[in-house]
Amino acid sequence: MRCGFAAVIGAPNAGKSTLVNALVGSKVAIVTPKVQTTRMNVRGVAIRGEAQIVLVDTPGIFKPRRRLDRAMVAAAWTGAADADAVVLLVDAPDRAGNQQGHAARDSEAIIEGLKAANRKAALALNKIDAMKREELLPLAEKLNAAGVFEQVFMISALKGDGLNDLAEWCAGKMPEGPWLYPADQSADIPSRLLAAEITREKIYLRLHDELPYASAVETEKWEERKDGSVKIDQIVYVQRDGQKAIVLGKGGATIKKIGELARKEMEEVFARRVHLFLFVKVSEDWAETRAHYREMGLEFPEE
Ligand SMILES: Nc1nc2c(ncn2[C@@H]2O[C@H](COP(=O)(O)OP(=O)(O)OP(=O)(O)O)[C@@H](O)[C@H]2O)c(=O)[nH]1
Ligand SMILES: [Mg+2]
Repeated sequence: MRCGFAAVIGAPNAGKSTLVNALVGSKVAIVTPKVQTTRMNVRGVAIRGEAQIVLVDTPGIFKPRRRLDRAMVAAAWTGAADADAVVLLVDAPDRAGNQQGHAARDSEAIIEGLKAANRKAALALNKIDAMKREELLPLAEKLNAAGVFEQVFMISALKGDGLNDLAEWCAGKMPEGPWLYPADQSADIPSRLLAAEITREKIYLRLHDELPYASAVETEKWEERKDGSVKIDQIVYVQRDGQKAIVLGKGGATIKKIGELARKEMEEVFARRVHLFLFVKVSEDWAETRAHYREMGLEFPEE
């Protein structure tokens, strides 16, 4: 038997969480069209033959400014350092079309980081469903020139193309040893945290501009009821009164919608009835507060 960790790293929005969910075969990490959706390392489990692959979804790596950004990027690099296999995921259409953009600079910096750490990885060019084939090869050659990649894969995490080969490569990298998880377990995230992530996904999907980045969600109470249902109280933190007004919406319409969508998904994920109560709180400095980081499973950066 084999078992080990495969970390998926890359610039924000490359499709890391989509890929991990696809390889695992169920949703373990939240996905949105916005950058910096993932804030902490999330483990999902895939099985290929005799190998159990513990996939580690990581926050996007970019040039961090805020304290939370620094904690996220540090978590991603730790994920890579601790892994038996590293997959660098690149948004291929974005890279092919825009050589000067954020994603280009971020993925170059990640390649430099891998090189500096003497870390071999697989390169996975993602979103090939959304680009011209003829742009793919030149991009692969360009990125491969750095000499840090053992193998290049061209995939669509969304459509499922090319995932088998990538999974096989990961499986081959897993060291011999007993499985870490029971064969039927696909996620390793506490239910309270998963519930908070689900609500955060709905916030990212419904609200725009700086609001998602100014918000955090915490599960405050998880109450099992006799009828088999669960009552979940969550706090949605924002940083200013004006943001609170936006999250609430006219007559509370926005928070109601977010709550509805989140509850529906929680009922599916937890396979039971859920009573969800969301409270919006203004906390100017939640992103400067140590306890929040602990709750999210992040190290608190001292500066
Ligand atoms: N067309 C296309 N879109 C994709 C593919 N993979 C992911 N996406 C989309 O890309 C966006 C970002 O996906 P995520 O999985 O959240 O990306 P991420 O790398 O985890 O992003 P962060 O957590 O913010 O770093 C979403 O809108 C996905 O649906 C793909 O193969 N093809
Ligand atoms: Mg993500």
